[in-house]
Amino acid sequence: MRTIFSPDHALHHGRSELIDGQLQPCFEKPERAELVRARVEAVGLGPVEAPVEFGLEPIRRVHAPDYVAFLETAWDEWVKVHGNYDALPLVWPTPGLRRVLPDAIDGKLGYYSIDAGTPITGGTWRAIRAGANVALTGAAAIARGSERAIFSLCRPPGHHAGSNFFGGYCYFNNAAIAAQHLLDQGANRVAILDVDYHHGNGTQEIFYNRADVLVLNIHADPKQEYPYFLGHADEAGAGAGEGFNVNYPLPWGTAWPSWNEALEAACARLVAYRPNAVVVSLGVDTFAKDPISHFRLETDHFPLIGRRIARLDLPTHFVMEGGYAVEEIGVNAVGVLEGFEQG
Ligand code: OKP
Ligand code: ZN
Repeated sequence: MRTIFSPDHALHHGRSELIDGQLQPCFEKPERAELVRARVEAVGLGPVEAPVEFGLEPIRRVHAPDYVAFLETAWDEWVKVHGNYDALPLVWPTPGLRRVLPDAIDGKLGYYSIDAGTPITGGTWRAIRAGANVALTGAAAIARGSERAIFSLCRPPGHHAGSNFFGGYCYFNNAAIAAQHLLDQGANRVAILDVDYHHGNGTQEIFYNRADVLVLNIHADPKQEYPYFLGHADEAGAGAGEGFNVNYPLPWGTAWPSWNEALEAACARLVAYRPNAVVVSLGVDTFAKDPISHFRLETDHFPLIGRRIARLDLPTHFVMEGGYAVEEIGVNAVGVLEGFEQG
């Protein structure tokens, strides 16, 4: 399996996130992607290649042009007012307030975001552009039909980013951009299988009214876990998209047997949809030792996930999402890919 990777991910290294009532060092750090890449090389998964530049057009197929423009200039606007320290939002236009775009950068940050855990830094724009190119390069290879599977080693992750908001360490929704690119290159139907511990609220929002992308999410129950305000079992899609969004919320403490049952159910839905390809939002924060998560998957379970996905017998695009147990992230993420190759 080929891996697409750009060292430019490291240009994004936030200092701190607001978590548990404190500013703490970011869990989402450059080391994550470097350790996954090192593991890809250590096990000889296949070649590691640089992405191709796709420009902004395929990103704007998923994200609103004003949101993309905001991300491009946010850091410069912030530095002028506050100096050279990470930008974090702290006021949001919740119901009862008006969604009128402020001129002030502090207001814009709240307008375009969902939380205070997702800093914008001097290198964020270049890093997320590289991440989108990594996803698009993978999607283009799948669209050409030349490969059975490809791994887009994206960082930062993407599945919490929606059409016009960032949050949950995410800015561009790499998996959504990849799925849209497959459709734009001729696919009729694409499935997104999100196995990250957290609900992919951004992916769900982007495709909620559409029948051409089936979005399947296995995640911690939003009643207990971030992102708290989306990811319930009764969210099934709307309008033309009704029936094309499926959520499998699971309680804190979920271990392999129940998690695997949800995977089986998701796979059955996926097969019935008869997609041309599947995009896997590959988070490994379901791991028992993940520092911000509460599921109980063990290292041995990750290859089983890959093996099950291989049995779908579809062109498969793995897109990296979460996983914060840095020591084990390489073994666990690449474990899924090795399981796939053996399956
Ligand atoms: C990104 B991805 C928990 C705070 C959680 C945001 C988590 C984002 C995870 N107390 N903060 O889905 O791995
Ligand atoms: Zn996650």
